[in-house]
Amino acid sequence: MEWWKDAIIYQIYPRSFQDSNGDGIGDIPGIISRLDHLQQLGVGAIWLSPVYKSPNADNGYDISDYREINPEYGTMEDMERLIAEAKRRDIRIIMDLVINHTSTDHYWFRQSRDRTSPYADYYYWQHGMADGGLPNNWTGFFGEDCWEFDPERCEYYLHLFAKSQADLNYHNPAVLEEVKDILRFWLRKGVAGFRCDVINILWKDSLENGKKQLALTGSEHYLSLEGTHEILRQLREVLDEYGAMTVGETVFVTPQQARDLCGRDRGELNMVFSFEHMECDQYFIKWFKRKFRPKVFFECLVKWQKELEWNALYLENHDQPRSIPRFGSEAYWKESGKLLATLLLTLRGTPFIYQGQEIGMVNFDFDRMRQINDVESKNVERVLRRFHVPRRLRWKLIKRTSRDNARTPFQWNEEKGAGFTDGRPWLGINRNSEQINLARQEQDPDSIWQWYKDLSRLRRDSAVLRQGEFVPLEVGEQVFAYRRVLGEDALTVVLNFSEKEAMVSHRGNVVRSNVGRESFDGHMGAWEAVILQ
Ligand code: ISL
Ligand code: CA
Repeated sequence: MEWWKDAIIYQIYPRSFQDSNGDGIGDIPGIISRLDHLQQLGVGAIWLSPVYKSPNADNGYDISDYREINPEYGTMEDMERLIAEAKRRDIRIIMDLVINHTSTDHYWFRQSRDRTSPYADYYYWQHGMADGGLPNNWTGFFGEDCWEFDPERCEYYLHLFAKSQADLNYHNPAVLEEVKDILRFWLRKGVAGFRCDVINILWKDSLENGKKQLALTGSEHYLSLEGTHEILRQLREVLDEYGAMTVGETVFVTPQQARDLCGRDRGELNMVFSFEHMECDQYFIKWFKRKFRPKVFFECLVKWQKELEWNALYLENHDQPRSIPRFGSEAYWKESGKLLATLLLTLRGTPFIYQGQEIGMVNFDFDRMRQINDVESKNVERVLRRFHVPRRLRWKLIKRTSRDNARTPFQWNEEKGAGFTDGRPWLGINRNSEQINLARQEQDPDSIWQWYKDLSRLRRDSAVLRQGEFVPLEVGEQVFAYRRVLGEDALTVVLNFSEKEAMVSHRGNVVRSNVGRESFDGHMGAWEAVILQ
């Protein structure tokens, strides 16, 4: 049963969704109290970013116990209640599965420091070089070295992410057995599947030096290798016992690599999050931004729509800046917010909405480093400082690209804590919460929130939108038009990614218009979106 092809999935970043006890940190009881919001949005499943026990070096992506809930977020009973309460509303729960690495606080890692322990080979331990250098020249995802010396074991361990996120060694078959047990533990609790964190880098084929590059030197030794496919096929056997789905976060994949990871006949993942469309406004790595050119973005979307039979669709998540300031326009906040919603909900695939996207939340309004929490931003800032990048430029880069842009608390209403908390929020609340919040948009029939709800219903009721083929019609400098076709049925979507007007040749009866048009003569105003029959 491929329920996930009919569903819209909603991502919750638990720390920033809803606080229930005034400690300023979002929690599971808070999520439960907001399930009605998600039901209204017509969500079929929630992807929950990690809620496991964790010292929070990377906000839960550094797990210290896969079978415990982080006490900041609640208890196992709360988690079970969430699964049950969601189920009552026909909403499934998808957990975040972070198995490339664990926290160095994890029991396995602590034991692993002892070479005689059964856990000795759970991680990549290496001697340094005779000349005192690191075991190899690889560089990590967070802009720093990826080897750390452990004085107790007198060796280095590999960490492709933060220092306290040690990479697991899948050359040791015991590690995969542990992971299978963890899957069963959660599947028995009624979880419907997993979003698999950086899942295409699990297998490292050797620890030899890599070809030097601007970032991620060494990545040819771990990106999408056969060893990873083998692991995924083994995990699939466990998942199939429970009919569970998986969506993999797969970094630096081509369409061919994506097909190999999630193709129907492969027996591995069900879908992947690819990154190419998120890289249209950058050179090689995200810290080097370039001007967003809509046409490049459209071409990329078309390519992926054509090359994959089915895939995950997204414009935002907890690692990316918000989509309106990035692909839309803050000057045309409402129009462009609705236009991006139209894009997301009318392409072929499973749409993922990131919390706050449905009310058009925008980037943080912080003005100094002290307000930043994210480990990646802090590391990168340190590296830039080491290279004598001037302070103002450093801040400019961080402000534009920091992951904290998407992590500020959900703006429920215009009160002081934005309805998120009565206490002091763990991360700053955007000052625009007085204007951008759910309560206000519930009152306004013309709001972004109403538009999301409406399009979600349209998609639910429209087989063409859910199952239809994707046919590109126009890929211009500012206009993107395509058709979804199913048998005799078809819908045309026309999007104007610009404040400049445009004239298009597509015609039809208006099904939806983000500016309230009742008929369409081909004329498109600023950031206008129409769905035509
Ligand atoms: O945002 C990124 C860094 O520039 C991405 O490369 C990101 O690090 C990558 O997509 C992996 O992300 C996932 O794993 C990380 C975690 O910090 C992210 O939050 C998670 O989505 C390590 O577990
Ligand atoms: Ca709390």
